Amino acid sequence: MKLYDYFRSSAAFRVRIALNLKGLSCEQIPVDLRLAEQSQADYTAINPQGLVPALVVDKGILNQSLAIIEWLEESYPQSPLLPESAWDRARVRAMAYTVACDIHPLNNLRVLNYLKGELDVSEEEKMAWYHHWIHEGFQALEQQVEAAPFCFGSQPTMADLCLVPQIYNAIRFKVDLTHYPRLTSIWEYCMSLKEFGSAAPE
Ligand SMILES: N[C@@H](CCC(=O)N[C@@H](CS)C(=O)NCC(=O)O)C(=O)O
Repeated sequence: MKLYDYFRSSAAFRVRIALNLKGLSCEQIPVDLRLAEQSQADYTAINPQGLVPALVVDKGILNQSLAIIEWLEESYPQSPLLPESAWDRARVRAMAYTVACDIHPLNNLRVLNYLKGELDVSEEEKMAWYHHWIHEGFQALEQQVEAAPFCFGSQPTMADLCLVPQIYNAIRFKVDLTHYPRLTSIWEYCMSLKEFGSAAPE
């Protein structure tokens, strides 16, 4: 397998954690977002969306981190990332989607670039936008997650794979996380695990 990846991409970070938890090796091919390599023709031939990650396997190419993670889950059932019952799986997906569908897309690089460029907002306004959407999502998630160590149950799930990279980014953008003690304790515990820690941007 080959993962088109960028070290600071939180969507790629999700996939790196999944690969580590499942013990799968994968060649990592960097796509440098600082150089806008994601928009160059050789990469859009791989992912027409011009976003990372993309996973190349013998069957073809997959984009969208959650589609990749669900495919890994179904193809490599060891260390399951979703619980057993349909109801519990739906609950975990709901938490994962809060991050992946309702927080991350609003604060993605191309959105921030559009605010700063075409819409000409100031750096302060851009940061206010970023912090606003993190708080909107985290306030809800703080109530939805179970107590630490994980968002749900006693094993890491797809919800943790989404939450941890989003917290990583929030810290990078200096979001005040003091009102989210459950989220931050999940983050601290997960980051102490080698499968999460070694997937981190560093
Ligand atoms: N929903 C997509 C989001 C992918 C995405 O937005 N990736 C970001 C990095 S985290 C990206 O490539 N951004 C480049 C840009 O915004 O131009 C997924 O989960 O894979």
